[in-house]
Amino acid sequence: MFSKILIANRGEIAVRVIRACKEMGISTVAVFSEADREALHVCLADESVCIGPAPVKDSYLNCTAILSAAIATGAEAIHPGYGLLSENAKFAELCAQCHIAFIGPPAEVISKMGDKDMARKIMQAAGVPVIPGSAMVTDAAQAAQEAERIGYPLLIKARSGGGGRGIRMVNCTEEFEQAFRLASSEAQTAFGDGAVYLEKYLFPAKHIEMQILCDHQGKVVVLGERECSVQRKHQKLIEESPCALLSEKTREEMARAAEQAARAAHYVNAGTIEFLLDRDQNFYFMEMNTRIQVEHPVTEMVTGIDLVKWQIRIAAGVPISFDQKDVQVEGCAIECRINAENPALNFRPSSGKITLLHTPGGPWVRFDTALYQDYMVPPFYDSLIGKLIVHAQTREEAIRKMKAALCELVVEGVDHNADLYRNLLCEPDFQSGNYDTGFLEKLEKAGKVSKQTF
Ligand code: MV4
Repeated sequence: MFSKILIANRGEIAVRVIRACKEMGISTVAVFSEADREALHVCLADESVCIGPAPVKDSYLNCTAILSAAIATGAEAIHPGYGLLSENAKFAELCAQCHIAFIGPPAEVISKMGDKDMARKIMQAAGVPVIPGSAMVTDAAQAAQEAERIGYPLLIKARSGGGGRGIRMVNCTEEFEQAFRLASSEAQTAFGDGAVYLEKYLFPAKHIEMQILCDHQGKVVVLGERECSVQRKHQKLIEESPCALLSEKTREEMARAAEQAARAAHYVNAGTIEFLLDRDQNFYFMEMNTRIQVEHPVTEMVTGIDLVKWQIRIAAGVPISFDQKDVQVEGCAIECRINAENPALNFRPSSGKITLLHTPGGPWVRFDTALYQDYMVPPFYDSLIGKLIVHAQTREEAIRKMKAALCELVVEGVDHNADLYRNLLCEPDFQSGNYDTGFLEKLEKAGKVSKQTF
């Protein structure tokens, strides 16, 4: 087992990983930018190293500075968290070259699953159903032919995109050529790779993802699903487990497909397989995420399994000590992402000093955050300031518990979106579980969750 781990991230996920390390008796190294000198993850770590100025490109994305900090402090492993370098195959490769364990999958697996066209091909070959669509299309004429074959509406997705980045909707033939050219140039700019592929736009559908854990000894365990259909501009807002409308039969089939996908990808460590589920309980592979996800606490709350600790153990070569039959999903968990932004001002990001913080408590109420009283929320990073996760025996009770926790939460000094959730959780479609990827857009169109006011 490692004796020292460097956490190459910031905010709530850095705090989460440091806490796991403390419980495992592992020493921790925090890295921070000049803007994060007073951040909680720096205070909690055993050691800390400044890796550069505020902008992420000069600090948290600075591979050389991070690896130098790991070597200088004698860290044997690096946990990348999510976002930032967590799905950067080159960084994972650099760690290997420096004989520092990357707490995640091997670099080549990150690379293969990061190529969404290749990921689809691997899944198709493994018999995992994929969304009807095309292979990579390079020229407009070929792409237009594929578009006619697939039918409209369709999505143009960037090969190197993912998680909502590099997606463009096309509703009819007339729109296609211009959309294709825009999508390709946007992908080139954003990812250095202009390659795109086409997918039939599945709607109505639910976004269901399966959590997997895979060790170096070839064991694959599926830890249940999370529903993530409530998204705004491809940012997840509410996640829950289990999915209320997933039949037991489909759940079992989807879990087997996730296992097949993991084996086809030669996956190791924690990962997520994203599916779309249609009204007839047909499901289709969308993409594979090769990192711990923001919403991992939802799975931890219904299974009792600490995913971050298992990431660390697996990276140290420890076999998974339980089997699929030992995984029990009990009750229901819901997560709401608390972002420092103002929904009434079209979700404009907010920063500033936390003048008052009161966090909710009680049985199975968890608030993962890096906030503290008088902390100065910097303007340089993403707006997530905390995740509120609750667990209860029934979905109805979990919704009541989440509403109560949201009412109890006090964060003064920055704008935030906690009130948004109190509205969403009261919506009949959410209450019934009968909601899909169009949930938020439908409410915005009805003026019930408008960009201006609530
Ligand atoms: C889709 C889709 C329907 N059809 N792909 C991909 C990135 C992720 N953030 C959402 N993604 C989707 N990909 C096809 N072929 C539906 C979603 C989707 C979604 C789309 C628009 C608005 C909200 C959404 C919530 C979940 C999933």
